[in-house]
Amino acid sequence: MKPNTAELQPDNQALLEELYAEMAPKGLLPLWEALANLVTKTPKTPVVSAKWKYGDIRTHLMRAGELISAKQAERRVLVLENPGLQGTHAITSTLYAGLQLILPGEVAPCHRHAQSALRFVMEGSGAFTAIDGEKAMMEKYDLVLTPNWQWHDHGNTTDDPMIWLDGLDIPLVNHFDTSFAETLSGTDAHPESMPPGDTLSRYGKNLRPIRGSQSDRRPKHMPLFHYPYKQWHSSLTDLSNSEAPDPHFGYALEFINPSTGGAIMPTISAHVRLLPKGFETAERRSTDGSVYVVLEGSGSAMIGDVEHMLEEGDFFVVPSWHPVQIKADQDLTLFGYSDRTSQEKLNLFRDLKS
Ligand code: 1HN
Repeated sequence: MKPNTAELQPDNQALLEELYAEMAPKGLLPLWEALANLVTKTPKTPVVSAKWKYGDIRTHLMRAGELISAKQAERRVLVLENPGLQGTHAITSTLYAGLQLILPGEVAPCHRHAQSALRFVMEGSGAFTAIDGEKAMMEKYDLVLTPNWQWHDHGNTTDDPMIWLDGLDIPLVNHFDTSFAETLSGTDAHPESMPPGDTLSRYGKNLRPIRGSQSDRRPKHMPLFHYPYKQWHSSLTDLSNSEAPDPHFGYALEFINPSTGGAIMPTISAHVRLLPKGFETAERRSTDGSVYVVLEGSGSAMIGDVEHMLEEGDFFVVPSWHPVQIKADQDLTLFGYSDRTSQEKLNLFRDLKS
């Protein structure tokens, strides 16, 4: 698309350069010098297919735990920054990832913000996230949401540390210049509004309180916030016992928002998948940059021309439009989240299967 400036008279080239120099201070640029880079034929991304190991991150996180309290830090989190996005605190162009530690007896004070967040528990049992004053008691590999602008605090009244993955849409929200946040004044923890598990009973079993009744207390657009491991794991296991794996996905189940049947939150999609021992996915690429956690098993992932060995506790990134093939040496269970639902809403999402 770039015009062939070599055909120009040398005089004109020099005069063009002069024109550019005159215009630049006025905020004026020639499109023809940039067009091919602005409108690429296929996605171009600075994101690279990095990998982190849980044990390694955990060592640093526990050390941070000795040096700063959850309250002092507001959130004691180590951020997984993509090496291709240095200085951004981002793991993909639109998403953020961090590992958060809550030690026994600690509280992470109540706040709310325009960013949507998911938590995926890596370690611990029985610490909580409270949403609008209702605790979700968290177990290993549970998914817990804090949908945007809902109050949330965390606490750990158990004897063991709890560590979870935080996945947020921070880069996307900042791209739109739409960040708002506030803290709940006067208290660290939101006053308890409902007993733990209330929302799961009311909204998490293909039921909801009848519209117009006072029992219908959660926000209509986003009522559910807890997706226990016990539930998703048994569904995934049942699925894997009932049919052959999909060639590109293996066995995969998406977490949904029951009020829309769509993705869990407006900006973030999340799913779990199981690749049975010996299975290798066919190559696929998609425009949604994705973050994965290896929950069980081992194998390898070919992402573009980089191969990553995978074992339990590995975090890895699949950048937009990089061909991916994943192989399971042992039954391989993954959790993944991406900006797919954002892209679909903007009519931008594409995938290509071979
Ligand atoms: C946040 O609210 C939490 O609530 C964790 O646990 C990480 C990173 C950036 C902005 C808000 C939390 C966060 C965050």
